[in-house]
Amino acid sequence: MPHVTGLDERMTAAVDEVGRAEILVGIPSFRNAATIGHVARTAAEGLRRAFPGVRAVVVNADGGSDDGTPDRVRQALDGVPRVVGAYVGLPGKGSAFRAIFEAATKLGVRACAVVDSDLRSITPEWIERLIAPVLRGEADYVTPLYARHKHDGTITNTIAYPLTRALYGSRVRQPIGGEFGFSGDLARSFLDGGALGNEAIWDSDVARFGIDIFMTTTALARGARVGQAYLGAKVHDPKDPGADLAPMFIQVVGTAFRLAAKNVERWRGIDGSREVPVFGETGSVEPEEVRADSALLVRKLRGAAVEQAAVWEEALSPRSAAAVRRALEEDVPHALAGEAWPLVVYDLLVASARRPDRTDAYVRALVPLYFGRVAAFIDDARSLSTAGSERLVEEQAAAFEDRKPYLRERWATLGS
Ligand SMILES: Nc1nc2c(ncn2[C@@H]2O[C@H](COP(=O)(O)OP(=O)(O)OP(=O)(O)O)[C@@H](O)[C@H]2O)c(=O)[nH]1
Ligand SMILES: [Mg+2]
Repeated sequence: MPHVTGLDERMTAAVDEVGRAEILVGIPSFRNAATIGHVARTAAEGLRRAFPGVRAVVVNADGGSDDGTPDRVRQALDGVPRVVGAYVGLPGKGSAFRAIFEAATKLGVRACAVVDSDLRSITPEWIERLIAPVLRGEADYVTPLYARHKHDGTITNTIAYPLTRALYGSRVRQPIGGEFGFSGDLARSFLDGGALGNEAIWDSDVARFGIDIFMTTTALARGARVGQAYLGAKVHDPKDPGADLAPMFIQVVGTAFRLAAKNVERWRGIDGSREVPVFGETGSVEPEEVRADSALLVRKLRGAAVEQAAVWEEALSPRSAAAVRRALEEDVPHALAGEAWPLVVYDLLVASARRPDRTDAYVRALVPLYFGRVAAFIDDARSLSTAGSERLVEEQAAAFEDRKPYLRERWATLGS
């Protein structure tokens, strides 16, 4: 019989052997041999310490690494109930999660945590903080809260956080942080298409880096009780400084736009936002510095002007288009900051709802504007501490909320 699930035969057999479990820690991986042993050992230690006597399993869903990643996991988990193998599906983090959700569903677990395999700062307490609120019945979905350097997490800060907060009314500071806790029921819901409501999601960007925003939005749209686990500092494998965040941006924002179009009834009536409870002591830690090349971002913005001019012209309101034209003339594109940025994002969101078949084109047209917005942020935060730059992120999120009536008005013109 052909495989129609996200688990390969080896994983399926391992799940059958484990039989049932109460809690599960999932680790997605692709070529993480240098770091995954530590993550797997720490996860197992966290389970042992916080949940002694509770039947627990660690699942590693790998993307076919050729660097010995799964071997490191097997070594690290000697004697621990485990499921280690390659997922079936499109290459991507989301496909690995699909396999983890399937394992969770088959094993009948009550609570899961997922943690990235390139983490260097993970401690056993992370497992407790992500899982315990779910086991105690205090939350159905737990997002991470960490101290991040002001130049880290730019997709989160410029769009994932403010848009999620303005649309769904919850101040989930790290909606795409990578580490999560959730109930077994939510795992099943994710598997069935969640807030996108169909099974084809595993052929979409949800199978790649769209998975995090898909999970968080599904939890919010389902009215799940959401909490945040304070985890200290996030230190993970630094990306190559020349690495391009464009593909990840397209996968995350494309998924967020599709989710918004599917869940209008969930967000239309929401005004303002609520705090989200935090689990764990929030200490003060200084995150490691992340270098950012502002001049490169400005060059990327300008370099895209010719290619994107037609889409900008078509999709942006006259006011947003004027802001973009000004930004292209500026040394630092401040015209994209302040009020302009939420309007630009909302214009492209509405355009993509009008023409779902062109969502990719609109999200691509947003990429260089995001580079410009980040360049302006780097400039504004130049002499600011972590706390000071955090206030800038909050101001921007408030601007997304303030401009929500504009989004509603433009949305109302759809279909007319
Ligand atoms: N199985 C599998 N896992 C993947 C794939 N791509 C990424 N992952 C895993 O997903 C997790 C996050 O990937 P990273 O590349 O660290 O991305 P990130 O930390 O979200 O993004 P940055 O903030 O840009 O570093 C890690 O555990 C990766 O091993 C893939 O193609 N297959
Ligand atoms: Mg990482």
